[in-house]
Amino acid sequence: MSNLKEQDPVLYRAIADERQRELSQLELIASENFASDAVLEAAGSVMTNKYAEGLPRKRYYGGCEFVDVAEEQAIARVKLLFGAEHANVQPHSGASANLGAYFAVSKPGDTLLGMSLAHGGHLTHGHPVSLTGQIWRSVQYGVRLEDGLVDYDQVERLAKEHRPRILVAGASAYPRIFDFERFAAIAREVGAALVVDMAHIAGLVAAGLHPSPVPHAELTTSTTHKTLRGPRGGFVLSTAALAEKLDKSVFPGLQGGPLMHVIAAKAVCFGEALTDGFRSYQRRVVENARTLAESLIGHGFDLVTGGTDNHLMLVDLRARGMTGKTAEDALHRARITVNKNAVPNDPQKPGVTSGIRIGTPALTTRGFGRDEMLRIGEWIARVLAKPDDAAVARAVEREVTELAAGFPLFAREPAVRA
Ligand code: DSN
Repeated sequence: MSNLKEQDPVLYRAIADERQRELSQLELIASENFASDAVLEAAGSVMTNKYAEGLPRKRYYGGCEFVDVAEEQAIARVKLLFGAEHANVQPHSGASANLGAYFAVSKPGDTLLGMSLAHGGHLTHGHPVSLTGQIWRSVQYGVRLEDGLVDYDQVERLAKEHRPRILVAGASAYPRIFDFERFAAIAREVGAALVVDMAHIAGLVAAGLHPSPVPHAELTTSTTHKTLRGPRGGFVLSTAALAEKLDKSVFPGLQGGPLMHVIAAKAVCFGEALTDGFRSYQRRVVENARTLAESLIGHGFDLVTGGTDNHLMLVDLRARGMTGKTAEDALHRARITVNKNAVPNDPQKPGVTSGIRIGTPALTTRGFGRDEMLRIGEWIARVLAKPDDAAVARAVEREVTELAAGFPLFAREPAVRA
């Protein structure tokens, strides 16, 4: 029996229930994954107890000799993984990583050109409700409405008109390959620093399945918990020339003590990502996304851009007269977890939307392949054909539960890990 169970049964129960939820439903949220037992063990370790402001071997606290090992390993491994000149692994999240990168090359009031959230970008790429849309003068580009692809001509036009200090590339709901060379050429032409947020595609980049932004961007930011399959957290890669500015921007600029237990888990994640097994996992992620996309198209769904090149797809439900919220709720009743998501030019509010975003990283970790993807496509079609029909949801839920039971997730017991 774990100490937590005796000491705090409420929290013990909540964690055990979350574990059971992860086991018993089909996780198709494109930004989620299942970290390995080794990653969870490092994240739940005694390194959470240590203050270590500063950098390895240059700390403001004594007793850092072992957390230094963790951070040095994380830095060395992530540089090797992405061929980067410099890395800072301390950002607590993707949002912190982006702020750290922006402050390394600009000051408040400078202009930032980023992809609009409504077109698949991210809040921290200059959305008005985010600090990034308030600290910087934000200008936003988007996708072409006719084909859903990034409108590089618009990016160039806006860059020439507004002369941004920072050009941000990257997205949270874009199913195609980015042309980082083109972004870099535009940035060079107007004297902007190119910041690429590769959070969603980092695992694919590590495996060579998406072109790397690192040779083209001054700064590349990422989270560690999406396709990269590590603990929740962020990091920034930079050129050697920007190393000092980046490090100072993260600490003392933005953060205090780094989360050393999470940095240890990041090191484990980067070690895993350097293996052949990880590369073949990423290939299966992409294959599964293609299979599921083809299945959904076969069932009559509209996909933004007509398909996918990466780990996710965006289903446009407007032709069905259905909102993203209705679809998310109906699929949830059948234990299929997706998130509602705006489609380009969405007439609905962000809390409702006209689309759902579906991704394959988590279920691929679980061992799902082509046959399972085809079954999931069919279940999604059945549920969304009659989203209010409780009997359909129940019938699909039974099949989902049976399938999920055949794909165990966690090697270690008990429910709460050391
Ligand atoms: N919230 C993340 C996602 O779901 O893509 C991005 O930060």
